[in-house]
Amino acid sequence: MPDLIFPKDFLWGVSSSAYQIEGAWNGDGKGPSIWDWFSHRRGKTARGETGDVACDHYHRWKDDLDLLKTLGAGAYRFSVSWSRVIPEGRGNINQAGLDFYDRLVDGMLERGIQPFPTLYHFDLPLALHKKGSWPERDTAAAFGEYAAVVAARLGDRVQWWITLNEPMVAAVLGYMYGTHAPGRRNPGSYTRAMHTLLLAHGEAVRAIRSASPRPARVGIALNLSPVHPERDTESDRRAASWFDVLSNHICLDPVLRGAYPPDLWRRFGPFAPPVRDGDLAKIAEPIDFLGVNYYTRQVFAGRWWVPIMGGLMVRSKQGEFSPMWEVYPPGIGETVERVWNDYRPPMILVTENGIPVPDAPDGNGVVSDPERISYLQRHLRVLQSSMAKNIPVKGYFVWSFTDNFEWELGYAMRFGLVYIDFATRKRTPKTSFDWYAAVIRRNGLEDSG
Ligand code: IFM
Repeated sequence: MPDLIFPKDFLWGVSSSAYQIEGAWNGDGKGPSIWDWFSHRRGKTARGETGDVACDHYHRWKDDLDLLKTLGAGAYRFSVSWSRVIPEGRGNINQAGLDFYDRLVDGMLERGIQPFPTLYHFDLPLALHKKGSWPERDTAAAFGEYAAVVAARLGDRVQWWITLNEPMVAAVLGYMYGTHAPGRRNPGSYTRAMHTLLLAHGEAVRAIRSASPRPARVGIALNLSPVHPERDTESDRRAASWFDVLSNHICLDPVLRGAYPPDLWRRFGPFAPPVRDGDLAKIAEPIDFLGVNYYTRQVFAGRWWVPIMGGLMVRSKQGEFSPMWEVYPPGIGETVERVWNDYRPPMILVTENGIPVPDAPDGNGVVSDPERISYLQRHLRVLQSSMAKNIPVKGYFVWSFTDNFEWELGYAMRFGLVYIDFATRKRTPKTSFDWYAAVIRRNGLEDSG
């Protein structure tokens, strides 16, 4: 008999997000989001792909929930599309949109699955973008109103809430590098977007708690990764430590300590965002758990001539690589241990962990993905060692349940435990699905793997 290596009440789940799976981009009264608009513009996504239909989850949600039940998942992290619920971002509520999430939540509960809604996963209502987007402070207030609407409707059944997914990614890729919607490239827009997103998180924590008919547990999902210097030189170490501020501390410090990292905004000079009295107290509204999205580490090298960053991300010399990133299992342990040691959040959930694999059905229709099994297995082993040091990790969610729309990279990056044929939308559980189902059943890994 294998050991039961995870605690009895450990939450085993999978994650997804609205724009990446739902489709029905303009169905049943949904308003457009920045991703609908961005992906419809020429040259913004690989092969011009969009999330218009995606996995058609909006129409096939029952089949998807049945598959989740077959998997044995105890929890499902999905996201609510803001513009499906409030098409203009503020004001009129689209009842049909809310009804969809209502049915989805009931469907999960009927199948014994805990719903974990995320209220924002990169898809700002286009109407709010036109009014100033995330750099506009008022967008945070609008987010608080929307959070209250969803919590009032679903909060009698939903216990766990995630305000934002990866605010740093939304700000950097959306407003600094322009590779994500809305495609801006402006340091001032980026810093202001970052601050408003964090304010929005604080607004939502309060709004959810006060609107929810039953006690709510509220958290945020941050993508975190260790940043290692390429070489053991003063210049690489200094650059890596600054990049660590920009990628990790920039959200961790305000959310969990109520302060921005010292020096952070000073280094942006005229591009620093306007931070008002009381903002940080709002951002640091106590949370019940921290969601950690972990995929890889960053390796950084000092380059004095690179503006603001003072360095560059480089490819590690000895690394093992997936089509997107380095595969670095020790990093998940380093991340949760560091978060716990430095910030002491009440509880940690790994809200995303996964790998893109170019998998495809073989002649018998079997989709075999040993690389994914190996990736997940190695990360779980490391996580288990951290938990043995009393780091309070209470759950783990694989990204992703099904293959889906990987933003600017389109459908080529397949992260799912379930293969989607994007021509027919047929679902085929991969071999990693069976492997993960066995992990969930035995509440841990077998000694040998
Ligand atoms: O697909 C994304 C997700 O939307 C946010 N976290 C990282 C995933 C993989 O890139």
